[in-house]
Amino acid sequence: MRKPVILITGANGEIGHGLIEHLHNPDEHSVVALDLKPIDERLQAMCQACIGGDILDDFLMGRLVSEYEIHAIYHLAALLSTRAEYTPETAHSVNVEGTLKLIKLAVEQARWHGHRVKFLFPSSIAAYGLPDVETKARAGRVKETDWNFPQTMYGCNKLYCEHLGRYYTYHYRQLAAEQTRSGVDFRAIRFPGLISAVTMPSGGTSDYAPEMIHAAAKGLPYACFVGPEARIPFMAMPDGIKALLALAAAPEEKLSQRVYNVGAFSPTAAEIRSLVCEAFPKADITFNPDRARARIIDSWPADVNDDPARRDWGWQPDYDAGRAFREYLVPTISRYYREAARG
Ligand code: NAD
Ligand code: AKB
Repeated sequence: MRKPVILITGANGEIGHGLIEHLHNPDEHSVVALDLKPIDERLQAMCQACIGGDILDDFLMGRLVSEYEIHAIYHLAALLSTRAEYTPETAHSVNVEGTLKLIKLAVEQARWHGHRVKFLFPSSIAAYGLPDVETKARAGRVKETDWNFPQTMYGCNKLYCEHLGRYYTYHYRQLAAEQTRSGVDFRAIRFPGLISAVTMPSGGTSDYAPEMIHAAAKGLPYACFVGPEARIPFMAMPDGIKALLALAAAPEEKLSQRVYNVGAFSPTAAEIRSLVCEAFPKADITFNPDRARARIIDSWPADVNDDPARRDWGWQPDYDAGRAFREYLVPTISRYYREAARG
């Protein structure tokens, strides 16, 4: 008998690191981790299998169907917003065609084992697009249905994949003679910029916040690529993981929608700098805005309305900015670099 497993794609990334630790529960299910890059050694022990490969590889997808009974998929693999702007067509392939392949895999799995497959998708505030900073200031906390005009390839990819997930959940093959559901139970969160104390981001546009903190902890100077007034929502990584797991666990009848905002705190870049300087008084942080990247940040909302997540599945962040710095980021990052320096 094949054991029920949870598949995590992009498992070696920032979210994957935190998620594997939380999903690792051999009594209930096993984790199969997939990434282009080798999975960190520390995480390998927590997974039934670690597969190095590309989500665009059809042969690999076929192998997954034949070897595992997959009951849930956390589809994290993606090219993030800045990287996607350098290779938009590749980003489209990975972010959209890759997601479609994983959804098709979920459909096939559901057919084989007869249970619905939960499909957890980390969307992004990049799905929004506000035309200018005046409109952004007026818009305030945006709702999921507001301002869906992304200005990046990554944002377009995320928005479209949300629609794909909704289609497969409710409308798949609606003209077929025999009406059957696809077997996919798609759920998405539009994450703000996530800040992890144990991994460094790469390829994103919200990266200035974590880069500022990690540079200060390492005693390195940092020139921030957005101006001091730039404001978008952020979240400490433990809250990001908590949100994904809470949405996955929510009873389906409680879900009034398939895509949810989640909020935590929403500082300007200058406010992040102040918090970093409080924690690391020798921090050397300056502002040297890159016009194009700053424009992307200006097109993302200053804050999000997460009332539906709070109402439907009890979302509440544990960390505001102060607590995130005091109790998570500063102690964990300091310890991390102290230990790294000792070797
Ligand atoms: P990350 O870049 O750290 O991890 C992504 C992982 O996907 C990497 O390990 C990469 O090797 C892997 N990958 C990329 N292309 C692949 C392919 N073709 N096949 C297999 N693996 C591939 O990103 P993250 O921060 O962990 O983000 C995970 C997900 O969450 C992404 O979908 C991202 O868009 C989304 N998200 C992240 C944030 C954030 O601030 N970190 C915010 C909103 C949404
Ligand atoms: C990025 O900047 O691309 C991500 C995100 C907010 O989706 N961190």
